Amino acid sequence: MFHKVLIANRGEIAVRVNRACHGLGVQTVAIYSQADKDAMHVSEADEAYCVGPGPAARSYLDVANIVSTALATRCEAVHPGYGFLAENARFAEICGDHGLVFIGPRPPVIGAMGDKATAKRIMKEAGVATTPGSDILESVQKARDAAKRIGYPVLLKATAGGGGKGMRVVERPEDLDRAFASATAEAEASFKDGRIYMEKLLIHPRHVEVQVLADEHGTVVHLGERDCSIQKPSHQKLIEETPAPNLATKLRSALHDMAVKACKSVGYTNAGTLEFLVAGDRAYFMEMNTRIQVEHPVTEMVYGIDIVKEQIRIASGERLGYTQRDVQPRGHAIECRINAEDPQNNFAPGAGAVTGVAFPDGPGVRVDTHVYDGASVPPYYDSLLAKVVAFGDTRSAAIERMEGALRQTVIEGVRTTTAECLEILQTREFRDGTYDVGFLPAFMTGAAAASQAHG
Ligand code: MV4
Repeated sequence: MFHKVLIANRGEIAVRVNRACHGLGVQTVAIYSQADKDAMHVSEADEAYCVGPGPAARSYLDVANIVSTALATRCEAVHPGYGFLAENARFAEICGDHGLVFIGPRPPVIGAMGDKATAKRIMKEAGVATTPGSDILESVQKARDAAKRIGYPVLLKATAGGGGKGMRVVERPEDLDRAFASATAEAEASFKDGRIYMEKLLIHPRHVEVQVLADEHGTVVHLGERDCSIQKPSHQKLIEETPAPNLATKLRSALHDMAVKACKSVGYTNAGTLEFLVAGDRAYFMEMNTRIQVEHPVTEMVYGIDIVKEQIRIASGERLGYTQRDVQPRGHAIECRINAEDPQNNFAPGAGAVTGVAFPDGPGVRVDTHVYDGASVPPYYDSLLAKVVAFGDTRSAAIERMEGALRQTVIEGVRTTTAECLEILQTREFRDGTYDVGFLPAFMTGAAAASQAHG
């Protein structure tokens, strides 16, 4: 096991990783920006070093400062968390070049999965179901030919994308040329890579993802699936749960099998997530995330496995020590994200001082947070303040626990998504588990109309 690990992140995930390290007897080095000098991840780490000013480009994304801090403090490994440098193949490579273990898969695998068209081609070759579509479209004429073959409606996607940037729905041939031009321009502006590909548009899909763990000795296990369909129009997830409600047993096993097969075929190591779109009785591979995900706690509660500790153990060369039949899910878990956002104003992010905090506790309730009474929320970073997670023997028991937990959740000084999450839990779609990716955008439009009607 490592002696000391640098945590290249902030917020709740840096706190989470720090505690996993301490649980394994590993010392920790935190990095922070000037805006985060009083942050929880800084006070809990064994050592902490400022790597630059508030804007992430000059601190949490400053590779030279981070790598030299790791070397100067004699760290053996770097945990990237999520966001920032977590899926940057070049950063992982630079860590390796300096004798630091990057806690994640190998750099070429990160690179391959980061290019969505490449990832899809690799998965298709591995026998994973993919949405009917094209490879990279070299010209608008190629796009016209592809659309004719695939059949309208189609969706243009940026290969450097993910998260919806550079995506365009095209319903009719006469709209294709303009959509192709604007998707290319948006992708170029967002990623400095304007390459796009095409897929058949799936109607009312659900976002279902499979958690995997793979050690460096060839053992791969899946830890079931999560339904993450409750997402804002910006594609940020708000509520996630496992197991996915109303998923046919056959389709669930097919998803799990595809995920494990894919990992074996690409030589995947460490923790990862394969995202699928589920439409009707079929599932199609969408993307693979080569990092720990925000919503990992629901899986931990149902499988009783600490995924972050497993990431660190795997990176240090240890064997998983169990196989698929040894991991058994039990019960149901739901996560609600408490963001510093104003649900009344299109979830616009907020910043400021937190003036009062109360978090829920009790059996089957978990809170992952970095917020305390008096903490400041800087304007530079993502707005996640806390994740409230509830477990129950059944889905309805988990929902009931979550309702109680959210009613006990108080964060004063900034607007949060707490009440919005409670409202969503009350809807028929959530209760029945029949929601799809269209649910939250429609719910928000309806809620905005209702709030206007009531003055
Ligand atoms: C799709 C789709 C329908 N058909 N692909 C959105 C983000 C990006 N990573 C993939 N996305 C979608 N791809 C086909 N062929 C619908 C979406 C989509 C979506 C997916 C997951 C979660 C929320 C979503 C919201 C809108 C659209």
